[in-house]
Amino acid sequence: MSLDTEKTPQWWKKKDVKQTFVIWVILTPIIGYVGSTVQIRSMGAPASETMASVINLMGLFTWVAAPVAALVGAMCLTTLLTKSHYGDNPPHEAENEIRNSPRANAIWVSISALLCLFALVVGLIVLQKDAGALTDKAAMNINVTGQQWVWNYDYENGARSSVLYLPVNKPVVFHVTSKDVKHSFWVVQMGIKIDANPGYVTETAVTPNKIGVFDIRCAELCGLLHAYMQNKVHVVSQADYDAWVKTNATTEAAA
Ligand SMILES: [Cu+2]
Repeated sequence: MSLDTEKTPQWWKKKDVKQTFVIWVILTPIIGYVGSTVQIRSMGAPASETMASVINLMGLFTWVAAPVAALVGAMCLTTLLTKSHYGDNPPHEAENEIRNSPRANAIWVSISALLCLFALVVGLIVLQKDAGALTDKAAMNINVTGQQWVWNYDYENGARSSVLYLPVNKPVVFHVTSKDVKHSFWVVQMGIKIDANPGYVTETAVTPNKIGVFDIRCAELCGLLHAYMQNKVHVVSQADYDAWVKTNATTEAAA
């Protein structure tokens, strides 16, 4: 940093400001990288476009938030490691606090406001896209009922099962409700999650794009066995799905 000493602002000459800056530069990529990779690994590979866009969005938000988190962390670390003051009187440097600088406050508030606006606009665009999927005419409909502590699925042909089967690459709209308390229907690798409320139907939509077996969980603390309120979704070819829904669904319900 070869700044002309005459033009260097007073605050930049302070040791603690430089320390905070160095820690901030180190912390920002660490928080961004760890934050974005850990959350992606913890949820598994995406099984729908929705999940792919959720992962991208979370990665983007994490990287946008990382410098802010790093700055707060850097200030805390600098303060904890280098500042100590005892006694009832304020330390002599208290008048240099950031809150006494109108310019620093203006910058802080402006950047925060811009970041919030960015999150709001991007979030609304993604939400809008998700809402559009609910009115897809080509979609199949499945009723999902949560109760302590199982999920049941009712298909268009009247079949019922306790393990979800879906054809690959076919849009599906879930109509979700509950028989007792509040639950939350979460298809982990497909990136959809919606509340299951008694006496009320909520809707969410997705198009699975990968054949395989994926996780369904309850994401709302709903009682003693909440942690066990989970089952699987089998995504299969259309032919396999047709064969399954004709035969297995009804027998599984009876079992
Ligand atoms: Cu539950």
